[in-house]
Amino acid sequence: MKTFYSEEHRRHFPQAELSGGQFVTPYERPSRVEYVLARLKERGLTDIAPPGAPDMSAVRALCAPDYLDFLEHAWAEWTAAGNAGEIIAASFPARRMQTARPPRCIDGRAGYYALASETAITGGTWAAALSSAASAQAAQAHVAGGARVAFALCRPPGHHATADMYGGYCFLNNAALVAEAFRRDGADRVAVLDIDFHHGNGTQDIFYRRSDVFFASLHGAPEDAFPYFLGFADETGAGEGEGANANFPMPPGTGYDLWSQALDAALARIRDFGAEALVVSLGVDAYKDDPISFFRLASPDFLDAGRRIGRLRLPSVFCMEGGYAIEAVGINAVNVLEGFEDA
Ligand code: FKS
Ligand code: ZN
Repeated sequence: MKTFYSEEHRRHFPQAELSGGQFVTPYERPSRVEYVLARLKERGLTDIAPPGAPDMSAVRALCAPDYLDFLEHAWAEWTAAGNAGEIIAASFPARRMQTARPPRCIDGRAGYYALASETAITGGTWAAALSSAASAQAAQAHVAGGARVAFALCRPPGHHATADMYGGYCFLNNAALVAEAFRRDGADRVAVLDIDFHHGNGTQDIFYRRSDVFFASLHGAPEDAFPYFLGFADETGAGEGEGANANFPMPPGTGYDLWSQALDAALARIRDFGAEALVVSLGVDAYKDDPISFFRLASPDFLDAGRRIGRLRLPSVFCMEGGYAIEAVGINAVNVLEGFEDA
């Protein structure tokens, strides 16, 4: 299995994440990638290459132009306005407020395009987000070119990002870019399977009204877990997309018994849908020791999950998402990949 990964991810490393009323070192930090790389090498998965330049036309086709303009220029505007720290959104268009009028002031615009305030933007964020998207695109191109599978070691992650919002450590939705690329390259039906602990609200939102991309997500129930406001089981798609969205919210303490049942149900739905290509949002924060999550998967469970996914026998791209038990992130992510190859 080939891995695509860019060193440019390092350009996104905010000092601060707002967590529990304090600024802490972000959970989503560059060293996460080191552990995955080290484990890939340990397991002999040494075919690792940098992606080329991002395909900007695909990024533009996915995202709102004003949102991309914001991401690209936010840092320059923020510093020009005399702000000394990192960009942290603090004012949001909440209930019964205007949502179609982006403010001119950069402080207001940050809130306008944010879905949460834990995620800071820095001078290197745009470049890093683009490099992450480029890894996803390169992995998809590799599979479209005939490989059965590829791994995009994306950082920053993407599944919370919508066409016009960032947050939850995400800026550009890498998995959605891959799904769209498969469609462009001739797959009539594509499935996205999101096994990150957190609901993939961004991916769901992007495809919610579409019948050509099926989205399934296994995650901590929104009553108890970020992103809190989406990911309920009764979200089944809308319009043309009715029936092409499947959420499997699960309660605190969920172990592999329940989780693997949900996985099997999601895989059955993907099979019934008739997907010709698969995108996996590969977060490993369902791990028992993850510091910000509440599922109880053990490392061998990720191997088994990979096997089950592999039995779909679909051309597949894995996009790295979350996982914060840093030393175990590599083992768990690579376990999924090895299980997939084993199947
Ligand atoms: C810590 C609260 C953290 C934000 C959680 C974001 C999760 C991000 C992720 C991704 F894959 F995108 F990285 N709240 N006190 O793991 O879903
Ligand atoms: Zn997550």
